[in-house]
Amino acid sequence: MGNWKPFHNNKERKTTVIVTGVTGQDGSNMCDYLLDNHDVQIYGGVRRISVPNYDNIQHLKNNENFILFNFDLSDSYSIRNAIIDIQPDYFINFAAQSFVKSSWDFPVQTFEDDALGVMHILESIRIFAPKCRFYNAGSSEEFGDVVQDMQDETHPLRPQSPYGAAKCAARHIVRVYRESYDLYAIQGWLFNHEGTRRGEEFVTRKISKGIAKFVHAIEKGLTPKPLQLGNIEAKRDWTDSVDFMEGVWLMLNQQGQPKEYVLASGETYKIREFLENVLNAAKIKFKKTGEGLSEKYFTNDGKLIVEISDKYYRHAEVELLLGNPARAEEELGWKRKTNFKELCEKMYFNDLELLRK
Ligand code: GDR
Repeated sequence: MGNWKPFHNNKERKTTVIVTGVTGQDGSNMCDYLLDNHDVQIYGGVRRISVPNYDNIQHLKNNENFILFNFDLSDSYSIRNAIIDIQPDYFINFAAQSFVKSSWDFPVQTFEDDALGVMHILESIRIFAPKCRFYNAGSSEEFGDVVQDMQDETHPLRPQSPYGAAKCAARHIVRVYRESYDLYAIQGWLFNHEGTRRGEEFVTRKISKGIAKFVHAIEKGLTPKPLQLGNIEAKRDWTDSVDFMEGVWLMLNQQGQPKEYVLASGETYKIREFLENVLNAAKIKFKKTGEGLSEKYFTNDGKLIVEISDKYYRHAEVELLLGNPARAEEELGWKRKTNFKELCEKMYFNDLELLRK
């Protein structure tokens, strides 16, 4: 990607990219990927909250190619004004209500942000910056109640949550705008993606941090607290978020009519396999008792490590996700770099190091 050339002819300024959701895992990883590999000016969209959370972008604070601006998906004027002022060449939307479980608690907010917000962006791009290339974060949750062993770009949309349904609505409107107005507007299907910047409510980070805390407590001579989890039988296809960012950029830089791609590892594991990989990384020998809601993980000397709680079960579950990245690998030349075991270890050791500091 080092020899990438901008598609636009504006020689007076750098290629200008809006990245929203910039304080989150994907937004911050995308900024790092772009700043490390390309000559770009980034405008990072941040939603104002009372307790600022800039941890993931602290290291960019003095980078002159990285400017923050206020952005809120629910305010069409903030979107319109940003597009008029910045005149972006690319708009990468990672802002969203992205926690599937919360989408049953906040269905309207989820739909407003994840579907209607996308429409606001598309309308502003159509009117004020029609050459801007737009990427919206799509999700394997759109496939939901899956009907193929491996899900690829032809899999029907069968969402199981208000979140999945909102992402499907966004996918349709992105396609309608692409076809009606000849916009370069796409929505990739990203399967689960994790890493050291993952939000702590998502299951992988909850496990890596929970087990790191368990180990750290023992190191300090304290009584470790057990971790509570929900359905650990569900299967997910996990990749390092860092690996996906290049895939997103490749999707945004296709020749000719843009296509939408699945990005995935092509492997699926139960949540319990993620947990057991982390326990192995922590060198904790464990035994299991009970089944279903009564299942528990103990250390060999009897300390409770994990228990199951129905509090973390969902109204409807996506039991299996397994993506087929063949088309992206063949046509975009994209390939993941970190495997599942490396991802589990990377997240656990990062959390342990943070606690030890
Ligand atoms: P997911 O991610 O819903 O797949 O969406 P999450 O990590 O929340 O759940 C994955 C699976 O783990 C099960 N689970 C638990 N989940 C959480 N959060 N907490 C628990 O204690 C727990 N115990 C078991 C869940 O039931 C589920 O089966 C993520 C998000 O990043 C989306 O925004 C994105 O679109 C998709 O991945 C691809």
